[in-house]
Amino acid sequence: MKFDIITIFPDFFVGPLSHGMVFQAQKRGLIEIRVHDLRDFTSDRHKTVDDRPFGGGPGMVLKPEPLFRAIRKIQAEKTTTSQKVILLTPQGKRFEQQLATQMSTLNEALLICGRYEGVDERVSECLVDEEISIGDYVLSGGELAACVFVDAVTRLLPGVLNNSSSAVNESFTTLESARISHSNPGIPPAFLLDYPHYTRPEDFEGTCVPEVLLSGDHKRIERWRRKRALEKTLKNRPDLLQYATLSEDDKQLLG
Ligand code: 6GU
Repeated sequence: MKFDIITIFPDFFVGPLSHGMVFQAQKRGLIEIRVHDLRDFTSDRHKTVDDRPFGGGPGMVLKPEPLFRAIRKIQAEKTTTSQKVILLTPQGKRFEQQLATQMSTLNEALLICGRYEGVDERVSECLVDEEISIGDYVLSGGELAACVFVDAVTRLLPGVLNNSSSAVNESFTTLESARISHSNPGIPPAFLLDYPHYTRPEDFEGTCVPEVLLSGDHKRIERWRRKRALEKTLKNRPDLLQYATLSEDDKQLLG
């Protein structure tokens, strides 16, 4: 998959995209990331990317001309069949695992990092396929959100994770066994948070790994993990359980 990122802070991406899984995926040719400096698409001496809002109000707005030029140039270089233009903005649709999965089916994603008070609306009207927000809080720009997008999508691509089941086992993967109302339109699928993990040493400063995990009894381990996942979800994200139909066994585990 190919990611193109348009930003006024290209250096921002040097660190975040040069580590771990995203870095390895690039080295292995599974993804390609190109970062484009919006200022390269300006035509004035001062490389102006923003201007005051019509109608008044605080802050500055990203001008349409450099963005149109950048997007059109990148689109013209398109080498695959499915590309989406995505604007990262707090006004966007919330980025959740389901949307990450959907995005991982694309061949190319062109990410535009919003800045200042906003982006001239004609960019959205004419060129943007999806507006995406990573959560209900305000960041000073879309750069962090673009990194979140690249990471969450990359790890879903075939061949990226060594252990193909580790992306499936964890929090926010649909829990078939929770018997949720998938068939009921309008009701979102339910998820459980992940169960707790332990590794060596067995005794760390007097805090010990739960005995069940050392038992080798896989049935017991599975039940313990489910119980802890249910408890953690109830404690930290009760909203995730509101549409879940828990089995009798689950209810018993929760006490
Ligand atoms: Cl995508 N951009 C900004 N500026 N703030 C955000 C966001 C994006 N997602 C959540 N907050």
